[in-house]
Amino acid sequence: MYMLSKRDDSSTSPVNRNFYDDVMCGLRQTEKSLPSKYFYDAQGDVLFQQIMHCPEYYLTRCEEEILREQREDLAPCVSLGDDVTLVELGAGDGSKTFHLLQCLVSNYKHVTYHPIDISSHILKHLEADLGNKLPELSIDSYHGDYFEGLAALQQQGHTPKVVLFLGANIGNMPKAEAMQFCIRMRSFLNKGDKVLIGFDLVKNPRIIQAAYDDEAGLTRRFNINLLTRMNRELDADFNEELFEHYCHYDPTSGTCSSYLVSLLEHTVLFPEDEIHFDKGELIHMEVSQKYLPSEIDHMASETGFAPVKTFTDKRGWFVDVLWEA
Ligand code: AVJ
Repeated sequence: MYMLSKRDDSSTSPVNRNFYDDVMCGLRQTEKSLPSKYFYDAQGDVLFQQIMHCPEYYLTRCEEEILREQREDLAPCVSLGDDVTLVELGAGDGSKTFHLLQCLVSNYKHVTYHPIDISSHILKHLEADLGNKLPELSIDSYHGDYFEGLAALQQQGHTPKVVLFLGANIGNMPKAEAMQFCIRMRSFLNKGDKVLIGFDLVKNPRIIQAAYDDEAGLTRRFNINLLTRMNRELDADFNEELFEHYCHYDPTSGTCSSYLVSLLEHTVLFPEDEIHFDKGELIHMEVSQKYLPSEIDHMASETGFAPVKTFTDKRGWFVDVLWEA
């Protein structure tokens, strides 16, 4: 029977099992939430690409400017002799990193790039694209969890390396968790290894609010897409029409939060569970934390890193900080 075998598949697939457990854990809380790392399925990747190109989402353009215009200053900071080993957590399509990589391959003999990403779709795209544009580059990608990827690399040997964690991905963690993340990341590094981390800075709150509530409704679709994904992969029966996207930036804490709001009281069915929604009840979907420069310095010192250099865009909206382990 079709339905039965479909259920069997989803319950035996370890990926879907983790997804299901994470989803249930979030939806059973009094304040419901969903993990934003599940945004990135094939459709989510496409939507995020579109967000990166929309007029309100300034982050990508700021960081692209830094990597393009300051690559000559960055290159010597990430190289050691003739060899360069770059690891990138959440590499995405690698289009921003391209500028730095291009500069590196034309100046250094052996440049190895280890992109790590949760999305297998985007890694395939990256390999094809960068392999084509930069044939001299050695690419060795890892699909999966960041720390599993770092552990796998650590096993391969002890070449000095630089870990890139760009695009304000660190902003998807609350501040305390980001601190723990940096400590854990440092545990995979040797003395002298470096990290380059992208932070979005605190700025005019309206600019931030607009970046997460774009006119074209892409961020809305990006959030709603997770409901669609749960329907497809977890056999849930979310009605996308019954939810609206809402985003709130709190300038006091620098935290931008995205929610889905249930527009009616209703119950959503999963194969083995049901989740009740009150009218107006929220699902917390994502945090995007914004930082003061002083908070970034504090994070370095609290996590055992030594700040080396800070790279900023012309408007001073975004930074890529280079820290040494
Ligand atoms: C990929 C985590 C950096 O939080 O700015 C964009 C994701 N969410 N619009 C961010 C996102 C809504 C993005 N990061």
